[in-house]
Amino acid sequence: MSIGLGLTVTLRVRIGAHDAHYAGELVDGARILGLFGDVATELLIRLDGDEGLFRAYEAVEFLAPVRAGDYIEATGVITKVGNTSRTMAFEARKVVANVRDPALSPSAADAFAEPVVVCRAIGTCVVPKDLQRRPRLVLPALSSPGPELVAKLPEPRPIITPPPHVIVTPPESPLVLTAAIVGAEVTRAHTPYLPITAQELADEAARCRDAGAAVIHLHVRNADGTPSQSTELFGEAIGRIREKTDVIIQTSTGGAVGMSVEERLGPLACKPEMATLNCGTINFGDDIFVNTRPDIRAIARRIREAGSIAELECYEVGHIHEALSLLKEGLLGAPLHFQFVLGVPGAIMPSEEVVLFMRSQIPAGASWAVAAVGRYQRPMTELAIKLGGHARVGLEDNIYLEKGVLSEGSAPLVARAAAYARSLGREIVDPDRARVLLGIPTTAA
Ligand code: KMH
Ligand code: ZN
Repeated sequence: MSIGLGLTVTLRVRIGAHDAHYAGELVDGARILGLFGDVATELLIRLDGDEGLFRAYEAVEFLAPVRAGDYIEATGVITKVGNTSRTMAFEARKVVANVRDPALSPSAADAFAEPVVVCRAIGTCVVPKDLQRRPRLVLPALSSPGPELVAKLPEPRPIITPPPHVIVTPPESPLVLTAAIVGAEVTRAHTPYLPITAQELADEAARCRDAGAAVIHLHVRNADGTPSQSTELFGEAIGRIREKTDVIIQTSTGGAVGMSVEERLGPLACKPEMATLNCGTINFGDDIFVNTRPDIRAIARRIREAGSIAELECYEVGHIHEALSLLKEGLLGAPLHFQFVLGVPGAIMPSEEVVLFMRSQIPAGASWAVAAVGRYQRPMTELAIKLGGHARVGLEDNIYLEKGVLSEGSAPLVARAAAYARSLGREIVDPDRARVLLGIPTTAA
């Protein structure tokens, strides 16, 4: 690990009335970015003995309002150290706020039991080589003290907020984001933003690529919107996508509930770079998504014959074990790529424990991602990103950006996942890098 990686500093300030810029005593976002600038400067001084320069913000997310009287704790952590560049993840949290209750005194204020995250960002600073005064690493005086020190503090003990929630992920932890842009079940009655025609699919694939997706999980629809696994429709959609963008196209072999295995295999005639392999039967809402053991093996063979890389869709823990049997039987090649599909009604529900357990069942060297359904999509995506996995978002699994707010296509969901990942210092890979990671021969691209 390079020196400086993980170095963290925190500062806490009261936002004064003179900072309130907008109606309702709201403070503008630039004030918080100013705090991040001070945090970054301290990090650079501790690492390099120089104030350095802030070069760029890659992602900034304002998550909650800041008002006069708030106490803001700003934390920054170094996530990447280059020759002259230092990448940092920042988080600002409100720990105290004025109550603003007309029934109480205007000076009434509360200290929060749990801090509220108001802003996250990632940025890059530069310290030119000739200004770096190494060795100069001075560990932060302001990071949260350990429990031994806290126990020794005199009564009444000062309030010490919990350690920063910024998680340092090693920079060599690239993230592959997949966009499931259409699926087989969602209809235009559910959301008007569902792409249906080949051109709409291509436009949406390109938007998702621009937002950070390296892989498009693809289904196709007939003109009337019903699901199809027709080779011709897949061929048309793939052609249109290829005209617009360089994403990895992962075709479904799951199709829609009730389709025959032969029908489901239609897209493999297009020799896609990737294809899904569903690793077991589940209740799928009120239906049954049938994947018998002979069917799974037949589909695995056909994926291999098409020259495609399988992504292993696991809706239950036992499906992982089935995939491992296929590996033993020589029907799959290592490294395996698992997708934990969580929250299908009738199958395993999403939780951190479930993800950790499923992850514990996959072999070393295998990659894993999480695709969670409905309202679970955002928290499970963020969990997977925090834990070092990959993630899939999109309208196939979830049509809402927020409760009651439809996502205008899959790209906003991809963009939000990407911003979150960047705020944790994870590098979002482009399709070419993802091809290397997933073992996709670049000649097939
Ligand atoms: N539509 C589901 C029944 C896949 O694409 O491989 C199956 C599915 C999985 O969507
Ligand atoms: Zn699918």
